Parts: sequence; C-alpha cells; structure tokens
Amino acid sequence: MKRLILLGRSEAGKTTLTQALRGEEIHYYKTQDVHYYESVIDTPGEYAQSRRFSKALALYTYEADVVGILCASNEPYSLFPGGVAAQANRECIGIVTKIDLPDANVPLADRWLENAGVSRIFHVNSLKGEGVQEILDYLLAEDDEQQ
Ligand SMILES: Nc1nc2c(ncn2[C@@H]2O[C@H](COP(=O)(O)OP(=O)(O)OP(=O)(O)O)[C@@H](O)[C@H]2O)c(=O)[nH]1
Ligand SMILES: [Mg+2]
Repeated sequence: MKRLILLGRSEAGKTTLTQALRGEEIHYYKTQDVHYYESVIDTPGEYAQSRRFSKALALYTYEADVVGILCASNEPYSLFPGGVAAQANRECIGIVTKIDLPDANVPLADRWLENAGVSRIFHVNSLKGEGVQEILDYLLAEDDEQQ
C-alpha cells in the first residue's frame, strides 16, 4: 500500500480523513506537528499556510508515495497556486472534503485542484466515511501495479 501525505489549510479535514482511512473512531484533535503513520502522514494546516513552514512540508513529501492536496468544499479561496503539483516529484491527487456541507461548492473545489495540477480528484465526507474506500482502493491498486 502506498503512503499518502495530506496537505491543506487548517480545518480542511486532514486529521478526520486520516482517522477514517485508518478505520479509527472519529474524534477532534488539533494537529500541532507532523503525525507519521504506516499509510498516512497527517500535517498541521498551519504548515501549508506559512511560507516558512511550507518548506518543511516539501521535505515530508519525500517520505510519501503520493501527495494528497486537500480542499474543503466550502473554502473561500484556494491555498494552492496554479501548477503547484509540478513542484513535487511524486504523484499528486486532489481530495475535496466536507462534501456534505450545505454550503458545499464541489465543482469550484474541483477547478482549484485541477488548476493546481493534480492527476485525479476524490470526494469525501470523512464523518460518514463516504468516498474513503475509493482512496484506499487507489492506494492499494497503485501498489499492485508496481509488483
Ligand atoms: N461535515 C463535515 N465535517 C468535517 C469533515 N471532515 C472534517 N470535518 C470537521 O472539520 C473540522 C476540522 O477537521 P480536522 O480533520 O481536524 O481538520 P485538519 O485539516 O486536520 O485541521 P488542522 O489539524 O488544524 O490542520 C472538525 O470539526 C471535523 O469534524 C467532513 O467530511 N464533513
Ligand atoms: Mg489536523
């Protein structure tokens, strides 16, 4: 199984998705440093929001097989500049989170992630587990293809 690193602003839903991917009970936990698991690396949103700390995230991508750029469906603007995925020497996927929210604008989040240059996009509601299996299948399938 490939290891996925999750990047995105604070509150984007990285920790909740990490818990869903790992089959854990969902509980709120404010991420203050990088959490390194076998299949997922969970990062603090503040790292992505700070010019200085975002450099640390670039280094952490080397520890992963796939870079996951998260965008919540109700974010007011995208944190990720156009073409930023090209800066990673790993495959970059997009993940739209919180698709269940009443103010969700999934097509807009899709456009932002496409502009960032991701290879494909997943849609999740981590609280209900919706879309989570698709990410797991993708991480497992990629592994099979390599063998
Ligand atoms: N409705 C809904 N709420 C979600 C979803 N995913 C996460 N949340 C909520 O959004 C809030 C923030 O989620 P976190 O997973 O802690 O966000 P984070 O990206 O890890 O934030 P930082 O640790 O600050 O970087 C929590 O209250 C979650 O319950 C989702 O798919 N749907
Ligand atoms: Mg977190």
